[in-house]
Amino acid sequence: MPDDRPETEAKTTYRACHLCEAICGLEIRTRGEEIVSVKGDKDDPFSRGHVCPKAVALIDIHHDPDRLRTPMRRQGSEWEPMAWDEAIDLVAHRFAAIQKTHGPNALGIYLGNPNAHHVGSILNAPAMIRALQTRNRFSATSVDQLPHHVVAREMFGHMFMLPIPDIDQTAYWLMLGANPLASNGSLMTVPDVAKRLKAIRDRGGKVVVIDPVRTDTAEVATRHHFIRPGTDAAFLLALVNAVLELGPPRVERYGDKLGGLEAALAAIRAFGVEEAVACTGISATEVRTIARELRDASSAVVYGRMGVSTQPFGTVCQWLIQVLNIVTGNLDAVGGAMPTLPAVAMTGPGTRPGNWGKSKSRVGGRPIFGGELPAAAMSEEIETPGEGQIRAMLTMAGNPVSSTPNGRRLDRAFAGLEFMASIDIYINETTRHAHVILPPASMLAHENYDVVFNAFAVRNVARYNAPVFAKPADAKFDWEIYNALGAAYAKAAGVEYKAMPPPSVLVGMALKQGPQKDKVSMESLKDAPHGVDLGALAPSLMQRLETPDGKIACAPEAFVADLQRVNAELLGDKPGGLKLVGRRHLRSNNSWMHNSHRLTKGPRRDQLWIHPDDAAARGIEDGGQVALASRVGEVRVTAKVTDRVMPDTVCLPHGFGQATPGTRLANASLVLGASYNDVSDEEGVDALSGNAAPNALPVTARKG
Ligand SMILES: Nc1nc2c(c(=O)[nH]1)N[C@H]1C(S)=C(S)[C@@H](COP(=O)(O)OP(=O)(O)OC[C@H]3O[C@@H](n4cnc5c(=O)[nH]c(N)nc54)[C@H](O)[C@@H]3O)O[C@H]1N2
Ligand SMILES: Nc1nc2c(c(=O)[nH]1)N[C@H]1C(S)=C(S)[C@@H](COP(=O)(O)OP(=O)(O)OC[C@H]3O[C@@H](n4cnc5c(=O)[nH]c(N)nc54)[C@H](O)[C@@H]3O)O[C@H]1N2
Ligand code: SF4
Ligand SMILES: [Mo]
Repeated sequence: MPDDRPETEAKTTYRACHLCEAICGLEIRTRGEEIVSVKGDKDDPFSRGHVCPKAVALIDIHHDPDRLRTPMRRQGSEWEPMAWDEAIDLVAHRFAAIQKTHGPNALGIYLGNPNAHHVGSILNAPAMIRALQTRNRFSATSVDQLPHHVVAREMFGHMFMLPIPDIDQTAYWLMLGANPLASNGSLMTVPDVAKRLKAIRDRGGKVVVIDPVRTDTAEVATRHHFIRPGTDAAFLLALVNAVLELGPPRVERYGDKLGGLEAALAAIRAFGVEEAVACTGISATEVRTIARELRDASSAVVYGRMGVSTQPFGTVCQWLIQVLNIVTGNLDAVGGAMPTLPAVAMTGPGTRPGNWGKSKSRVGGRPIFGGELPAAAMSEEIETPGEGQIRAMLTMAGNPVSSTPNGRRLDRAFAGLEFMASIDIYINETTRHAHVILPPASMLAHENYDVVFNAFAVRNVARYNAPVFAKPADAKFDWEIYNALGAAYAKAAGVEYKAMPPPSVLVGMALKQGPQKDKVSMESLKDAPHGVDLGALAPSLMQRLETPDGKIACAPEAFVADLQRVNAELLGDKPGGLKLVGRRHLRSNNSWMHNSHRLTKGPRRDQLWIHPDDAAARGIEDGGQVALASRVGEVRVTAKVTDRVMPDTVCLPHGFGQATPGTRLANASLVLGASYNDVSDEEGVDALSGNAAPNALPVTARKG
């Protein structure tokens, strides 16, 4: 049929993808309102043309009929569109009324992962959240990287002083509990990690992976060691001891800036190599080989992510990783681990270092970090009567029913709330409980500057991301929603709220004061649509320590004390019983991109991986049904029998099982699988930080 629409000119926009931490540059071609193509931006000096399938899936998300375009109100199980002013007023008044009756903490707020990727949330949400007055705040941080922040706060004085592995310059990379080939890296912004990993090997370096699963990353590494889930703290204790056997710690470079090193080493020495390593499934000989390699390498870095953060000893693991980098002379060294010098500062004057250890949660006495309660405490704070009980919730770009421990309990708790509002683009497992949903405009209509992930990148980089489409007249940006809700609430509750300027103005101001102010400004970034490279990582930590005495605190009391728990619960722990661990796939993004048909086509990715011996012992066959159970619940999953997992270990991805009644996810609800967090345990956390521990979860599996 001839197309008699007027010919619209094609347009190309360069912009970084902000679906994950890799911030790959994209070349997006559009014609009118249509997206013609999404490709990697070859001229982006950082990502060099790399993209993954999720970038192309932006087309599905942008055009998705299920993506909400106007505020929605739920009456029973029916949803109807609502005008913006009316919706925002309703939310503001309900929050204010409930707080008036029950106190300010009757409101709970949960912030999900996409907030970290959106400049409008990073810079503009905090003012609104403060205006809402509640202390009951939660975020995805405590199902993710919380131990990194606790360790950075205690050792270096600031939660965002995160040493980033300098993988472009290292000769040896020891990696625990991370699978960047699938995840594209975390707390290590690294587009095209496969190329950079290969480059290490091509220049004669080594990559050694410690993981209970032979992941895609393990397959391209120099070596992979299976480790029994949850035993990394013992492995790391053994490794520090094995390094010390080779000679005194190499700490000359730190001058007088190491506080408490002897105390830390004394506590660690008590464990020895043989005794510590016994529970891990790795031999003392292998540990000593790694120790020698670490010590002999011209540069080396130890890095651990999800698999060691979201397990029962997450904080001790992250502490011991820093200790290893210190004693091998690789902290704040080229080829080791160094903080970035981002164009928008995340540390230093005017930033928040994050408070830790000052207060505990009302019901479970769990640690509060940076004003946030652990997400694992959300259900109990809603269910438990008393002053401070949560009776209303605001979720912002989060799906905690799918993403936080014991999602079923949280699902029930949300169902019992007096009122709930969500700032979100979908009606999903969580937001189906909302009475009002406020959806921001498509992310392709937003401008963006990646405040967080430029700050965690393996090079110093900066990039302004132009909007692809104009925002529809009846849509709101995320920051406009915060400003409107802040103002409406302030009026309803009789408190102060000062509307924030647009995030681009705030970024412009931050750039003018930032560490790279001589090199970049908002104007210069807009003139460089492919982004700018500001050089390799370089040592700076020693000059930037924010601890009270200006030294690295090597032996924070709480960390040393937690070694008792390692001693009591881990050493002497014998194999036996199954432990569940997670996995990611390039075609997933936590719980929220399965509505893209591009990402969900092809082979199933939801299966439970189980070792042939464990399957045989239970009569489980490849492709057969399995009842997977934990303390909190049971799910039905399909088995995939494979020796990619070690014995006594089973492996399941999260973010599946979305065929929940009441959601509006046409494609995602057809995807098979069960939700990992229907079995993960809100009690089984890293006790020290309160971080959730979905990994190394004790489970049983039987045919059926
Ligand atoms: N078992 C297990 N559980 C895990 C993990 C694991 O490895 N295993 N990983 C954990 C990790 S690392 C994380 S970060 C958390 C994530 O936890 P969450 O952030 O709670 O979950 P997501 O699946 O990322 O949900 C994102 C939500 O944001 C919405 N959204 C998407 N784009 C936008 C937008 O532009 N604006 C707004 N307002 N909303 C948007 C989506 O519809 C969805 O509701 O999950 C954790 N849970
Ligand atoms: N495609 C895709 N990319 C993503 C995401 C996604 O959902 N999909 N999510 C994004 C987010 S929010 C994050 S935080 C990052 C996370 O990125 P990564 O930290 O790389 O996380 P994973 O890919 O889950 O890798 C964790 C690894 O830890 C292993 N593991 C589990 N338990 C243990 C243990 O006890 N010890 C050890 N040593 N290893 C263990 C698992 O087998 C797995 O291989 O990925 C981001 N990128
Ligand atoms: S790896 Fe994929 S999802 Fe992550 S930023 Fe790059 S294109 Fe986007
Ligand atoms: Mo995450």
